[in-house]
Amino acid sequence: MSSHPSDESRYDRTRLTQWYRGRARSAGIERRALLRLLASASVTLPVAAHTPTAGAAEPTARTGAPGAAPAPGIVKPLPSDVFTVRGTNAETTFASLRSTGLHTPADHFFVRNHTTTPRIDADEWRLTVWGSGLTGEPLSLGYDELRALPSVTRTAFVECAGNGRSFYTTQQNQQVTGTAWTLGAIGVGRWRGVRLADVLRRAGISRHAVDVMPRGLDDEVISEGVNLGRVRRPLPVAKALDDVLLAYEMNGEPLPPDHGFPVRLIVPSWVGVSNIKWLGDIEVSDVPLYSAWNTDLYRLFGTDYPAGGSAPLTRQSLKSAFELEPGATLTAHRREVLTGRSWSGGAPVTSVDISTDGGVHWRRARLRDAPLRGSWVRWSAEWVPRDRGPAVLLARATDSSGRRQPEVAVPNTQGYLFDAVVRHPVTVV
Ligand SMILES: Nc1nc2c(c(=O)[nH]1)N[C@H]1C(S)=C(S)[C@@H](COP(=O)(O)O)O[C@H]1N2
Ligand SMILES: [Mo]
Repeated sequence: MSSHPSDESRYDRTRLTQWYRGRARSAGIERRALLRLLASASVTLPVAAHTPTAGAAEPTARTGAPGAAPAPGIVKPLPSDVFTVRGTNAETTFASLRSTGLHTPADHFFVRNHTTTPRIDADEWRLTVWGSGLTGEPLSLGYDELRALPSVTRTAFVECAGNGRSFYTTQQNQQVTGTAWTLGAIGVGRWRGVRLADVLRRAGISRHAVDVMPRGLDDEVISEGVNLGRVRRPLPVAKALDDVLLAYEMNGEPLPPDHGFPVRLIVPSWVGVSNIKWLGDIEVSDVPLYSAWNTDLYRLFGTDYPAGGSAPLTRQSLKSAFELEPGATLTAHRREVLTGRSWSGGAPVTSVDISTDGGVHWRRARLRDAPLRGSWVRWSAEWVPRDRGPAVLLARATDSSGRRQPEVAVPNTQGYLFDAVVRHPVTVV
């Protein structure tokens, strides 16, 4: 197979019909409707046909455990005590993290899919690095070649920019668009991989390069009838050469299919969409690059922002969550250990304050982890509830730059980067 993307698409196209038979079955689409789709221009896309068996069997494989809720296009089981399915996505129930450590196990890690999880054969997979920002020809690397390069391991969260979005509506009475996440669109992984900087240097990045755009191998995204192409979002060269990883392991195991197997990007501290899964190619450009994901999406729009929107989003916001069901029932006069986590894409979280009376009184929680950039800290606080009836718990984090979670988040039309203190209702009986 040649290393250039345009050749890849020809290669892929020969398998398109075969692939779509499988895709259609998994998506519940009639074959006839499918052939109609195939005839239309919008789906002549290079999908993840790097799998020799990408026909009937692979994409339909669903190994849902008994009791698992079905989610279109997610491979792993989604037990209802761990996940809430939201469209093509699955949110982690924060209460279920109480039994987990600093790193989120793969079976608890939230999934955000624009379309469906592709099944990719690592033996067939190649990464192509190409574009006007290279001094020479494209670089093509196979899975084993990538794994043979020097690796680094680091802890980092992946958090959707829309995490906490539903609170713009439920706490602030604002209408926003997008998936109505509560606070579970985050997970912290221990990622092993190759520094993007090393691969870019090997590819011969030129000093005129300005943007680096990784692109996924999952289906093209059709939004309101418009084909946005495959998921891709440019990174400025400065970030790309800093701390970004081409990760092939999560928590000591090969990446699971839903989290980007065989290789994904890890862009520490930045909005989730930067962490491109199922990486297929990386364009290195000597002019700025655009995609829907850094123009119409993942900027802040609204009355508090410039007419064209804010600059493209980079770092995640400051947040806190209790490892407790909203509306949980607690027993009066019994000692409770309230636990939770706080995190930020800005500076590391250095202190967390707790209120059990709706914000009248506050006290320090005990931090159970050292502050770590790009990760969360776990915390706990004891509470003996006295008064029976409803109560509101609050957790408010402060980071090492002195930034503290506000009472109200500045709204934006797409509900990104919520950062206000979340009101967590409980009942004492
Ligand atoms: N190729 C590809 N990469 C992707 C996405 C996607 O749909 N396709 N979703 C992005 C978004 S919006 C988020 S929040 C994270 C979610 O990563 P996870 O599913 O491993 O939790 O992946 C990002 N990378
Ligand atoms: Mo996201």
